Amino acid sequence: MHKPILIIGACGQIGTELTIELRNKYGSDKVIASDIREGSEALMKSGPFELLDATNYAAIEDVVMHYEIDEVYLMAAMLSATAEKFPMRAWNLNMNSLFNVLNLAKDRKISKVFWPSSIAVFGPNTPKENTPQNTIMEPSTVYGISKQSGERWCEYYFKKYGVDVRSVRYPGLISWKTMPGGGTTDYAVEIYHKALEKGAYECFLAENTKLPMMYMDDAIRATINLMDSPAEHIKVRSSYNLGSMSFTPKEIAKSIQKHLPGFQISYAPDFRQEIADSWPSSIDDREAREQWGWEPKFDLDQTTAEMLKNLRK
Ligand code: VAH
Repeated sequence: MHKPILIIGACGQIGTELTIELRNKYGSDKVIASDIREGSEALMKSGPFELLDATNYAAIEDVVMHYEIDEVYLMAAMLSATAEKFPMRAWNLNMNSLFNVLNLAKDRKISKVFWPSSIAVFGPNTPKENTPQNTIMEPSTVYGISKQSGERWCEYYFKKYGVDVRSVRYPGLISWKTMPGGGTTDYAVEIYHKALEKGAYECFLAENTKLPMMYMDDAIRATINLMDSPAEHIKVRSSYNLGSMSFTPKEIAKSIQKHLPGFQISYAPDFRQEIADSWPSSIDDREAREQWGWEPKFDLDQTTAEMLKNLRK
């Protein structure tokens, strides 16, 4: 019988789907969803929910004790584009939420933690193609700096206090159930909505901006697979590179045009271009594949088919 799980940031792009999947797997009453504000009607009806500020240690501790939580998925964060507009708010949310959860684990009030990192931990002088697990990491964004710092703290709490914290460096994630919030890779979600609504999309990144991307179903499966793996298989306690596909705005437009021949894309790069240019183009995720059996299932055309099919409903 699985012990209760708490998802902090359950209303976000990943949190929403993680909550649904974990409730399907363990039962709704075993998965407590929480966020700073209420979520979709579907999410609110699907099981227990708590309003929770991820930067408030005492509030998290209250929920953990009340529901006898054993595992925490900390999905609350301010993403790359928004973090550039509010650096100190981003640092406060992204770091203090992590310290709150790591300290609960250090004090043995919970036994396992998932925390998302990102390809944003890499910077302009990181090798761009097949970026390895261990390489130059000089992130040039507030979000990337917070994720790199978070990885260092996760590894520290594992080595110093034996905290079982696990993490993956998510690429850009594509999903239809929830809109993403404030990311640089959000174009890869918006484009499907605009293709169906208007038959056209003005992309805020240049046509040849190649970025690592992943369909949400793959990301959720990887997350749960990592958390279910025996601790002794987990050799990386900062955060695992996690890859599946890479593409440019031009390539995703071509994939859409196979279904919507009249679809038109135009380009108007904005401040997010500089963020995207600082990130890798493709990821080497051999450690995740070798240590806990990671294997992606969705390529670009399969992602496009799934997105258009579900958004049309
Ligand atoms: C962002 N979607 O754009 C997030 C992600 C790799 C990108 O971290 O900020």
